[in-house]
Amino acid sequence: MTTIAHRTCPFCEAMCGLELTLDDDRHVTLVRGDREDVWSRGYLCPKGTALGRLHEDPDRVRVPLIREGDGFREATWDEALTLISQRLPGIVSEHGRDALAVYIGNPVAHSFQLAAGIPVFVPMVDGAQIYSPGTVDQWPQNVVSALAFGHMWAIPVPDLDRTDHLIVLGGNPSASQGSLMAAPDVLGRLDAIRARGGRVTVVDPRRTGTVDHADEWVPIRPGTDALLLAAMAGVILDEGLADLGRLAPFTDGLDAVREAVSGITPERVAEATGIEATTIRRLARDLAAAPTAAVYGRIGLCTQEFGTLASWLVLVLNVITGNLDRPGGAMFATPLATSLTSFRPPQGFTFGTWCSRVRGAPEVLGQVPAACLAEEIDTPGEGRVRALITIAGNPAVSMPDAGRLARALPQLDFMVSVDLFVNETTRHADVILPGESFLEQPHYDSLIWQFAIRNGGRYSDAVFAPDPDRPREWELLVTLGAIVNGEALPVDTAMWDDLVFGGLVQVIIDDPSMPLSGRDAAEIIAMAGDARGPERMLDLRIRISPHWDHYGERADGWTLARLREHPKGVDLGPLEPRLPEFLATDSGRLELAPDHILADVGRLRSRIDAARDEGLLMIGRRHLRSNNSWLHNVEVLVKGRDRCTLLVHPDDAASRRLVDGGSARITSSAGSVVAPVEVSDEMMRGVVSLPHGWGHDVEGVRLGVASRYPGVNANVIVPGDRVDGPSATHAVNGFPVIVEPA
Ligand SMILES: Nc1nc2c(c(=O)[nH]1)N[C@H]1C(S)=C(S)[C@@H](COP(=O)(O)OP(=O)(O)OC[C@H]3O[C@@H](n4cnc5c(=O)[nH]c(N)nc54)[C@H](O)[C@@H]3O)O[C@H]1N2
Ligand SMILES: Nc1nc2c(c(=O)[nH]1)N[C@H]1C(S)=C(S)[C@@H](COP(=O)(O)OP(=O)(O)OC[C@H]3O[C@@H](n4cnc5c(=O)[nH]c(N)nc54)[C@H](O)[C@@H]3O)O[C@H]1N2
Ligand code: SF4
Ligand SMILES: [Mo]
Repeated sequence: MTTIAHRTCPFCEAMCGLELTLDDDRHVTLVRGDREDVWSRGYLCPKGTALGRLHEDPDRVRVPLIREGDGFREATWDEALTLISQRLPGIVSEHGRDALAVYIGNPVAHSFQLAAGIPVFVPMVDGAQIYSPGTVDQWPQNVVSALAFGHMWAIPVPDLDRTDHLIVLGGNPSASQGSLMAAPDVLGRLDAIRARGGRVTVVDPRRTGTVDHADEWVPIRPGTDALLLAAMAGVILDEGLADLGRLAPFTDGLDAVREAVSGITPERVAEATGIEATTIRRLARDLAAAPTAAVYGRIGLCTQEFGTLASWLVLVLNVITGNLDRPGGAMFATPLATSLTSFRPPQGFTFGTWCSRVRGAPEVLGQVPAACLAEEIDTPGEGRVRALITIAGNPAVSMPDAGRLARALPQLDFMVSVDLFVNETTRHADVILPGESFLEQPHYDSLIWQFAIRNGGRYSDAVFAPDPDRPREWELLVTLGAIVNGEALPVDTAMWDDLVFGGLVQVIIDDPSMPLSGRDAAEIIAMAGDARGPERMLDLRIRISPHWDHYGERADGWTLARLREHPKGVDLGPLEPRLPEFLATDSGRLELAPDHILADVGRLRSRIDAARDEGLLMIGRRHLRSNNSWLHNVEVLVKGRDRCTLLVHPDDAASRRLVDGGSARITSSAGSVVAPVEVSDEMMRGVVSLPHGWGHDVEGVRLGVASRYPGVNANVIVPGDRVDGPSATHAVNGFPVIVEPA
């Protein structure tokens, strides 16, 4: 007998609805895209089919592990939590709360439980140093949104299905499947733009798979997008092509923008960007002339020398062409459930209110560059990090200057990891607490629907009953938070859940702009019924969203109970304009020219003429079958030809005596690695590419498959000190390297 189950794929922002075939022994025998799913309509990629294999992977950590000698021994939950409660609180009370660091990894954004647990956990460990991949990812976009809209997570999404004109910079959906632009089958949607007479342009140093679905590829020197975009903005403003349309009455700062880009002409930036002035002028004019258009920048734009300015200029172009917040332009989603990230943090948005101890990096939105973690551990002195908690993260592979972090982790007094594997990072932990199998927990994408190209949501029940002998993963985070505070075991997680939920309800009731203003907290709490934990929180977030039921005020409004009747998703239609009501800046206006960002324009101007002989510049890349540093333990996803290769243009290969299939030594200011060479004209001259997420051949990992396809750790050569100042974000793209035959 087989049964069918439905489940959201948790691996990327496409959020595909999958159909799983199960046999009697709880084996997944088939994974298919669910054709009846209202959001993904049958779409899936090879990673989705790995859901069952991941569940069954013998290497997946299923019980707590405690360090013993060079390895680990299996332990009970009691034993593991007791050990943590014997060690962590002591370190914190003796050396202060900043002796504890927490690293919160990327899968938190894709896990219903972790996304619900983190907002409870983080305030509980107040005073600890918090690190995340944000500063190797979208932090520049968070900075721009915080300052321009007053919402750090309100990031406009290209309205793919209605736009006439799309410019993609530094994003490669053919690999990533789209990011901060959630849509299944992005490539099919690009084809559709062109089929309806529109135009797609890709600006990238590499001729990626996305270019195959575009009208034009514009190769660009890494790190110079801000010059290109500033020049385009200048053309549009100078030639009288700007038209803010309905944005004009509530937008401030246009004159400051004009001044910021003045003199940065196409002719001036042609050499630095490697793009002819005539091309830049054409791109600008076509953008302004298109009936609707969206400029979209992603990680190649963020994690580079001018990440903030480039991300800001994307917004500027969308605004001055009147395309922000209009159908076919760049819009804000109104998801079924309001994201907790849309609540303004009590301390507001902060910049530079404190600095990191060792390099003195100013905090940006509460974070300093992630590579600071290593130096905070290995540099002696008061305030040194002595204890570390990692939650669903693999910084020893994923963070810049990874070699230094790998050497620093053994110097910790105590380390706890919540993870699915013994990998390059967690091998250093004293205790590993297992995350839950994806199939043994429910799913809702609490964050990602905020970046969806249509309004909607989908809740998936657990496919298999959760293991009754272990804490739920969100409870684990609450337990860790309580342990840090010296609370005795067993931690009353239900009490904490009630406390946080009650507090949130009160905040919402006290906020006159919120739908529950003036209601009775006890009544609202009672109406949540039996739901607890992440479910109760989700129900609240649905019931206060614009699709709400206002806790009984609207009979046709949405609740979690109603959502659960739709396992194949809920589609609430295309995105709708939200401005100016949605703006939460102090002025209540769209702040197009924030001082914090404009202050960096001088640095950009000095880049124009800094005609440096940079030699080769390194950029990264992703592959459809990888997911950052993990999923390499699934044989079907890694087998076949080596994907961790150095891509080199034929001319650069010839001048350096590099041959296809040979190996190259790649050296930067941070370190040196050896990788196989793949000669390819998909690279522009002067730029080479090595993917991140590899390097699994280290002592002590339990990754039977990945160890056989190890690759090299690109982040060993990514310098930890190349940072875009206004966003504290690592410029992991565009750094100089020396490449020679090995
Ligand atoms: N299969 C798969 N999917 C993923 C992931 C994965 O690892 N594998 N990771 C997920 C995560 S965490 C994220 S954040 C997203 C990222 O999603 P994307 O941003 O789409 O990521 P990439 O595929 O790395 O594409 C980045 C592009 O930027 C280009 N680039 C590099 N430097 C520059 C530059 O200076 N200027 C310009 N214009 N382009 C530049 C690169 O050549 C590359 O094509 O993907 C997510 N999806
Ligand atoms: N050079 C370079 N470096 C980069 C990038 C780049 O483009 N170039 N991209 C950066 C980006 S965008 C990102 S987001 C980061 C990613 O950086 P990280 O988040 O640190 O790394 P991941 O490889 O995503 O590791 C995820 C970890 O979470 C575990 N895990 C997965 N799901 C779960 C779960 O449900 N529960 C628990 N407890 N654990 C889970 C996995 O086993 C793995 O150890 O990498 C960054 N690093
Ligand atoms: S595109 Fe692939 S990884 Fe992304 S959600 Fe769909 S099946 Fe999962
Ligand atoms: Mo990311």
